[in-house]
Amino acid sequence: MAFDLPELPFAYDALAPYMSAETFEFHHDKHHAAYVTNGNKILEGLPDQGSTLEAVVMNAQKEQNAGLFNNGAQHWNHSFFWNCLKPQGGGTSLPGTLEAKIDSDLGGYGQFKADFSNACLTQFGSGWGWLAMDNATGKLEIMKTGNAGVPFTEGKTALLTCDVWEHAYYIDYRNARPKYVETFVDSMINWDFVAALLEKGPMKIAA
Ligand code: MN3
Repeated sequence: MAFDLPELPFAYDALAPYMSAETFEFHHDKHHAAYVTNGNKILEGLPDQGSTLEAVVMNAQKEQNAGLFNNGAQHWNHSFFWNCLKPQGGGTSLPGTLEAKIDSDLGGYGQFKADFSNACLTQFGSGWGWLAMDNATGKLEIMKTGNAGVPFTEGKTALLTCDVWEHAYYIDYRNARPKYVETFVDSMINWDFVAALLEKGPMKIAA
């Protein structure tokens, strides 16, 4: 398979002023596009690496192909991240089943917000903060990954992510990662997307 750059699921200015059109022009059209282009260059020189992006990333990790892993996983992470965002998103109005699951597994919305924000802020350097589900136990957990790291190589199903690479926030927030993360949680999360993933259950990866 080859990688395809997905379109943003909203207009470039739909998240303004929290995330500007300029940020998306760089983040989607340049950063994400570069992962797709560079990943495809690597794939061109190899036999078929799998029928899905997840399988390609799993194989790249197994084969210790760092270039393919980094570009493939960043393609996956960014495709996922766009869906985690929506205009007038975030806040405390969560779909009922998701709210109940956060109450039982994470100690409620306030604790979720504190722990998720902490994961995003304590990821040293580039990476991602996550709400994920453990595939074995079905329990929600907060995690963070460095650089291109993805939850599905660790037996976790991603439900929500915040990109904490500087390119995600430097245009709108400069160096203020705490303000960016707070705004992400309060005003940008697509809780319907998170609830739909929870409903689907553990992620299955085809070969
Ligand atoms: Mn990014």
